[in-house]
Amino acid sequence: MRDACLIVVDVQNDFVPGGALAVPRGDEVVPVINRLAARFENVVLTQDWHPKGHASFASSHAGRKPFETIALAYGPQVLWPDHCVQGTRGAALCDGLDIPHAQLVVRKGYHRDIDSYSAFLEADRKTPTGLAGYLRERGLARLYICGLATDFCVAWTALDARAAGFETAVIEDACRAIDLEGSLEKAWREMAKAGVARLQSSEV
Ligand code: VGL
Ligand code: ZN
Repeated sequence: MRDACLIVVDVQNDFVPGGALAVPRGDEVVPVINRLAARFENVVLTQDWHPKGHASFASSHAGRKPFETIALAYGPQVLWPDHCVQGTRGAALCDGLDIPHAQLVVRKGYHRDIDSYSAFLEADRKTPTGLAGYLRERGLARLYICGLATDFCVAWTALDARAAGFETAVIEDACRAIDLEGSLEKAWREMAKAGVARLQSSEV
């Protein structure tokens, strides 16, 4: 496991029941991820971390509602309820998440005009977060990805990890999905095509 790293995506208050963009049963991943993380020497956490008035918020676009898609400069963007605003309780990691040995927290989505589902590359598909360089410099070549939501931030992170040359697996029972109009099935299809392994936590 020396060259393996667990990447825990966006396990934040706003993505669990009671939060602003609650993923159904999102809270169920917490105990699964805690058990998993205890077995990894290397763990990276990510945090969705938007400024107020972020371009991905429906409230930033007159007449638009959450879950509609609009065209932004870099392409189509799903609009969301305001969520994970920097410094708020909703943006904080879930209380029950117990990974004191995590080594890095990557914040993403902090540019007002660019969203970032992926922990590697922002939605303009050009702006890097720095995570690939960090992992390479530390010799971490095998990535296990879990967290919220399977079909958005987990899938985009896994696809970009593969594109950057990392061996990549997604741990299905340590993720939950939003599932907008078939997005979950599409995400698994694209990940399979890209060579992302689909594992259960019992197989890690
Ligand atoms: C996410 C929608 C908007 C996620 C983040 O973490 O999957 N989804 N921002
Ligand atoms: Zn977001």
